[in-house]
Amino acid sequence: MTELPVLYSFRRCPYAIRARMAIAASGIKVSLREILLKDKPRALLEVSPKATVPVLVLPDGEVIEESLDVMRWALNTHDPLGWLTEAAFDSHWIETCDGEFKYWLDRYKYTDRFSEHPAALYRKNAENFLAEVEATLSNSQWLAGSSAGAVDVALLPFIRQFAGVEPTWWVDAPYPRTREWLNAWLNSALFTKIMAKYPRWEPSQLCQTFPSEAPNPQTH
Ligand SMILES: N[C@@H](CCC(=O)N[C@@H](CS)C(=O)NCC(=O)O)C(=O)O
Repeated sequence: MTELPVLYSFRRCPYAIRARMAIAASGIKVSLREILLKDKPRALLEVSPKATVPVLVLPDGEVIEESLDVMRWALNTHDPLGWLTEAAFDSHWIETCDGEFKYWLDRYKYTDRFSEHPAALYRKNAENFLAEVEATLSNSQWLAGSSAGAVDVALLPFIRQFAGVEPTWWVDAPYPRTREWLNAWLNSALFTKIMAKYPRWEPSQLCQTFPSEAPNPQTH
C-alpha cells in the first residue's frame, strides 16, 4: 500500500475546513490526524513548529503549513470540479477575508474576551465584507463566477462562523444571496463528508483515511 500524505486537522477550524474541502474535491486520500489545539501532539510540533492547523506532510517529507497552500497543492494535483478558475485565489477576497473580516469576526464571536465594545459594533464592522460578498453574489452565482471556485471554498468556513454567532439574526439579515450561497455549501454532500467526526489522534493509532469511506459519516 502506498503511503498517504498526513493531514493534521481540527474539525471546526475554518482554515482546516477549507483545506479538507479541497482535498476531498480533488479525490486525494490522506491520513487524518485530528488534534486538540490546547494539547498539540509532539509529532505536529516537530514537523511544523509554528503549530497551526492545517498541516499536510507529503510522503517525501515536504511540509505544507498554510491552508491556501494545501488547497493549491490538492487542486493542482487533481481538480475534477474545476475549482481552479482564473479567480481561484483572488487575492482581494482572500486577503480581506483572512485579514479584516477575520479580525472583526473574532471580536464578534468572542465578545467576552473583547468586552470594550458591544457585539453589535463588531458585527457592523464585519458586515462591510458581507455587503461586498452580497453585492457580488447578486450578479453572479458564485464568487468565482458562473461556477464555484476555490475562492468560494476559501471564504465559506469564515462566513459560516459569522452566521453561527447569532443564527436568529442571520436568518433575517439583509444578505439573502449570501445565505443561499452558504446554505448550498452547507447542504452539499462534500461538506457533510468533510465534517465527519474523527477521534483525537494518538500516536499508537492506525491510519484513519480521509475522506472516510463510511456511507454515513457521523457529523454531529
Ligand atoms: N495562516 C494559517 C492560519 C491557521 C490557523 O491560525 N489555525 C488555527 C486554528 S483555526 C490554529 O491552528 N491556531 C493555533 C492555536 O490555536 O494554537 C493557515 O491559513 O493555515
